[in-house]
Amino acid sequence: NGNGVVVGNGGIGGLESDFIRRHHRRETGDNQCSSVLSRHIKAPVHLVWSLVRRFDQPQKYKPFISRCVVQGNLEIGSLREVDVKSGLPATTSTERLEYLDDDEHILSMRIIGGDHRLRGLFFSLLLLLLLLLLLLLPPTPPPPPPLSLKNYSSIISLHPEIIDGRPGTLVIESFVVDVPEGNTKDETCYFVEALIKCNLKSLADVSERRAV
Ligand code: A9S
Repeated sequence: NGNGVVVGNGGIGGLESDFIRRHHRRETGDNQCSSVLSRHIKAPVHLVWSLVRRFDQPQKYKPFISRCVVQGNLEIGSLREVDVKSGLPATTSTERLEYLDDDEHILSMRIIGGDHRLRGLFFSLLLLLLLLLLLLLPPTPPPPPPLSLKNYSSIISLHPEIIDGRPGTLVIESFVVDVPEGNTKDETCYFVEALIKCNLKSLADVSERRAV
């Protein structure tokens, strides 16, 4: 509040909202959506960070990525070519390392290209089949995934904490992305939040498995 006292805002604790204010403030345009997600991981911050910091190997914990190639050595501005597992509305993604801080445990990346459009005949047939199936089911069609993640940028920050008396990590990830033509802000946010929740769940599983 006005006196500089960190005031908790409901779901996210006071300390977390302080971290969010410090590292995850985002300017968003009218045609953009942005959100902040957090997750408590029962593993020490150095272990979680050893996975998050590997810009050249996102597949270490991101379940939708099959492989990744980085040209040259790892530094701010490095580009990575990411291959996406089949079944998603994307095949490749070109991403830029915007910021990497090994002391503060902060990484930021931006998606600058890639084939995020639906693929050719096979994918359209698959979608047609899915739509037909959905027509047979009760009418609750899922939001169509955004055809491309334009101007997507994300920041992930790790914060050491104690969970059940043992070293843990609070992970906070925020993003901003353009709302594609033909999708609503809610659909786009819903789709991207679902992906990031999967990434954070997988990061927790991999980290906690190694922490034992
Ligand atoms: O990888 C991230 O940190 C975040 C996102 C939103 C990645 C999205 C994605 O890799 C898919 C998961 C394949 C979904 C890309 C670039 C496009 C998608 O459609």
